[in-house]
Amino acid sequence: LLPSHTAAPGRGEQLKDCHVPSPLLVGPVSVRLSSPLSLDEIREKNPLVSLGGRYRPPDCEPRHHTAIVVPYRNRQAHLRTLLYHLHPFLQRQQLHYSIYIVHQMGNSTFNRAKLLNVGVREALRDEEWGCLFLHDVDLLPENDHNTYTCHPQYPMHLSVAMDKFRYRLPYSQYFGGVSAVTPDQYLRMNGFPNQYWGWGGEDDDIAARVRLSGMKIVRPSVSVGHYKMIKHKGDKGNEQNPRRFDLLKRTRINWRSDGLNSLTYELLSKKLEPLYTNLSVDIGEDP
Ligand code: UD2
Ligand code: MN
Repeated sequence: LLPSHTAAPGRGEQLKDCHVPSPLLVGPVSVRLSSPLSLDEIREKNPLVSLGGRYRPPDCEPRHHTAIVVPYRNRQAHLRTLLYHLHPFLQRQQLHYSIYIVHQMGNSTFNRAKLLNVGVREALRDEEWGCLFLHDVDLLPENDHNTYTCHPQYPMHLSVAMDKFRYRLPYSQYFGGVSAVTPDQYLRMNGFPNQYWGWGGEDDDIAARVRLSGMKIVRPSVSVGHYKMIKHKGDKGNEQNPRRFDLLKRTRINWRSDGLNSLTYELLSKKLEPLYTNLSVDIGEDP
C-alpha cells in the first residue's frame, strides 16, 4: 500500500525524491509591487495550487513540508501581492507547502506574536509540518535560493537584508520580518509571547526566547536573504506598544509561563480559500 499522499489520482507509482537543489530555481527575481492582480488572476497563474493554498510538486516526492503563517488584518493589497509572488517562488523550490492567513477579528489592538502562536497550533492540526515560517504580509523574498526550509537545530531568521534597512541587518539580535522554526524548536522556546499588544518588541522577545532556551539564531547569507518591504504607514489598531520596554526586561522571567502553554483564543472560522487557508480568530484584547 502506498502512503495516502502518493495515491492521488494520476499518481499510480511512487515518485522519486525531488532533486537538491531544485532545478527550477532562478536566483534573483524582480518583485512586482504596483497594482496587484485580483485573486482570480493569481489563481489562474497557479493552477497546481489546491484549495487552502496547498501545493505538492507533481512529479517528485518533496523533501520538505513547510507551513507559511501570516499574521493579518486589513492589508488586502499586501496580501494579494504576497500571494502573487510567494506561490511561484515556493513552487520553484519544490516544497510541499500551505499558506495560512491568521486573521485577527474585531477591533482590539493587533497582536502579531499571539496570532503566530494561533497559526502554528492550527497548522499543526492539519499536517505534520517539518517547518513553520512566520511571515509578515508585506515582505517579498527577492532570491529563490533563500529556501523556505528549516535548520535542523536552530531557529532561522530569513529577512536579513531588506531594502528598508538598505540591505543590511539593522542589529545583531534582530528577528523581525520572516523567521522559521521546526515544531521541536517552537516547543522548546514555549512558542511566542502572548502579551505584546500593538507595534514592537515582540520580535526581540522571540529572539530572547531563542537564547534563553539554549538555542541560537542562524541566518542565510546577506546576498540570498534579500527582501523588499511594501511601503506602508502604521496601521490603526497597531499603535506603538508603550509597555514593550518593560515587557522585554521580563522575558527571562516570563518566557516559561507565557507562550504556547498559556495560549487561549477562539477560532471563529477556518475557510479553505483557493490561494490560502483563512483562520479567523478572536484573540481577546489587552487586559
Ligand atoms: C516590523 C517587523 C515585524 C514586527 C513589527 C513590530 C520588519 C521587516 N518587520 O515591521 O516583523 O516585528 O516591526 O510589531 O522589521 N499586520 C497586519 N495588520 C495590521 C498590523 C500588522 O496585517 O493592522 C501584520 C502584517 O503581517 C505586518 C506585520 O503584522 O507585516 C507587522 O506589522 P507592520 O508591518 O506594521 O510593522 P513593521 O513594518 O514595522
Ligand atoms: Mn511592515
